[in-house]
Amino acid sequence: MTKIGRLSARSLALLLVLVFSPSFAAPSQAALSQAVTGEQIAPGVVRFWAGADAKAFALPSISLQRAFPATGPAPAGFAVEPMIELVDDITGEGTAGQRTVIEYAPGTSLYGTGEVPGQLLRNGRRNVTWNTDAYGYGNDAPSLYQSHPWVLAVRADGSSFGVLADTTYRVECDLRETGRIVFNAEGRPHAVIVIEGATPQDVVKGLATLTGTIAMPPKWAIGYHQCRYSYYPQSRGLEIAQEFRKRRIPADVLWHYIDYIDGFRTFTFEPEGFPDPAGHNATLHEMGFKAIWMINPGVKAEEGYWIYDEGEAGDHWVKRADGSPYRGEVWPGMCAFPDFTRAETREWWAGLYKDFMATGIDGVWNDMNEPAIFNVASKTMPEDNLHRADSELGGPGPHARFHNVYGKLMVEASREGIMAANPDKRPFVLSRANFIGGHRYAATWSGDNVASWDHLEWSVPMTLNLGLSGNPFNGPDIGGFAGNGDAEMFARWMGVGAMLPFARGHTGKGNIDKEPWSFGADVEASCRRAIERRYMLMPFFYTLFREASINGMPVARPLFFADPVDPALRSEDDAFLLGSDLIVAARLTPEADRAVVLPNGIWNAFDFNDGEDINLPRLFLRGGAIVPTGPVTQHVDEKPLDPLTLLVALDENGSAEGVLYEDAGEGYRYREGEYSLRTYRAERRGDRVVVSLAASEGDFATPDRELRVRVIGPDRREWLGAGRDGADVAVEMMR
Ligand code: NBV
Repeated sequence: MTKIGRLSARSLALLLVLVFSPSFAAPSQAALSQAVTGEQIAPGVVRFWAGADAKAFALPSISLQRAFPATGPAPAGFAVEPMIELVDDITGEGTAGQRTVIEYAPGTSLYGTGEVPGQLLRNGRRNVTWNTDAYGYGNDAPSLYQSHPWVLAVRADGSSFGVLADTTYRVECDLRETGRIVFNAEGRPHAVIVIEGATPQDVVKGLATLTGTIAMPPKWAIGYHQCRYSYYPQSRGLEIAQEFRKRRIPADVLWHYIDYIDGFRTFTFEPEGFPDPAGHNATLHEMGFKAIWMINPGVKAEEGYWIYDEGEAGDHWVKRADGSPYRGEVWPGMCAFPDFTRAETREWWAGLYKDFMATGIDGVWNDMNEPAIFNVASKTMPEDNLHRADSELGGPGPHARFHNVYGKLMVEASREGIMAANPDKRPFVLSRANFIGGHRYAATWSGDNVASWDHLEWSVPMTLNLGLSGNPFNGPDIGGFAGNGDAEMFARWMGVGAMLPFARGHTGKGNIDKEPWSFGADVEASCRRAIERRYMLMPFFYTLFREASINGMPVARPLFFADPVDPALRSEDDAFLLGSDLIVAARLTPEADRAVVLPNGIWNAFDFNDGEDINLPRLFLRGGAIVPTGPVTQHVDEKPLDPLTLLVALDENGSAEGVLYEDAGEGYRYREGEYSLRTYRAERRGDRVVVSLAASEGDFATPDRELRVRVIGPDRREWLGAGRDGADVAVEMMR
């Protein structure tokens, strides 16, 4: 009540009408005070409001990881000054909302906006945050499965700012007009948060300070995943897993989709095809595979089905505007939908995972959680449906307000349930729908992309823009979900997909097989090389995931991160950085090759395989970097990291440095110090390069192992050395 106590009588009257008006079309939102105010909430971060009334009437943030109270006024001369206006008609159809305009100088490049199709650079584009089941989407699809009302801007001088329209309502992010970022948001007034940074990296880290970072995933989740809609019955899945082992193609995870579900009744197993899920999971585990199974939010509205009965008894469903039960059609037929805006419902849902996980399930895939509804034009539930949200989420409100966070709140519940069921294990959840900040709960993928060259090309920018929007753990359906594609496309997709943070082959029902061996021996060989690369780079990937979990830096980063001032790098779509040290120059077109634009400085080409495979991306190591690698393993836990091979490229002063992070790959003992963080340094001394362990931190016992050093020079010249890890290793550089 203290906040309201400070409001004027006029504001209070308006507040009451606004809060209880479902459409907010009346009374006049434009009548609220309109003098933009700003408050600092962290160094370099200012939260702006349309005015004092807007701040008072705004809903609590669902994207930020905590409240972030103001620490002071906006600093004088803060570089970004948004114009914010509350209006009565933002859509042209009478819906009240808020318009934010931010002007930017010529030479500014725009990125982010979350999960979007098409190219990396977002100047000239428009998207609308509205989580949508977008099967086979095109380049002009305004809305995909996730919502990130966030733009990252990089100025000509390399300095940067980011803007978050902190609302869950539908937002048009309009970047079509040169010089202006425009957010047209429906609904109640909201905060506009601006992060100012010396570099884009600073801004991305600033976003992570506000919205949090991913938790350290289980190591197996960074391995290769094999999926299809559907491997049915369970013996078919085992055949696939066996084939991977027989053909010596590394893989960690086999996926299980809706066809395992009994009449699509969520949390049940279809007894004919999947008579023994526990035995099936145990067999997979014996083979070194993990098992991920799908859970959808729609609960079949059928009396006698225990989950429906429990949901009815507990009053857990989303309701229609008039308070009557809402039912929508999905896979099982007419369904009820848990109202995840209520903690009580999230707890109930979380509890359902206990018995499910007890069958030996390792990870969960939450699909269709936009939520997708069949046979309605909107593809989702009515916008005036009622959510009985808790006060922390702003209290009850229409679906229009909660639509974009339905998936996020679902995965929050799923994650809680999985953690409670397996308290000693790290959870893994993949979600189709999500909202900015939801990376704290779930990884994601491209949704239902198409087996086309265009979609293969978009795989990289989509991954990068999601990373720049806070979610580093994502990647495309390798091979494309809709349609078949051809052998060359598949090989190239695997080539690049195996280098992206989430690497999963998948395809839709009725399509040709798309396992790595499905296109004949040559493509199989390319796929094996591609996936082996990932496993050789696993120590590096794992180290990068640890960094992401600490400061939010994406695993896959745009090339311009290497030199934010260089305009030539601003629109590089098919080459990207892993961390700061390795460039992956993908081959995403049917033509044989394409010139790679490299950043200034030393970037030395290298490879893991003998001879070049035209389907695989080219790799370049930064001069000054040390990248840790290991031997090929068939899955991440197959054997300890031995030998450890350091890839070394010297800078112009003849030195290099890099880190290697290790822990048990599972569980939480790393939080008590059971990890190893080793810094290696290389220095050229005359004709030798000496590599030494410069620093070591943590209690995790690394094996007594061989240390190999591969010094990679220009023009593919290389020098090798070996010794024991922990001791200096000298490499003779023959002229
Ligand atoms: O559960 C089946 C599919 C799934 O394989 C896909 O990845 C999801 O995005 N699911 C959608 C429903 C069927 C879509 C045609």
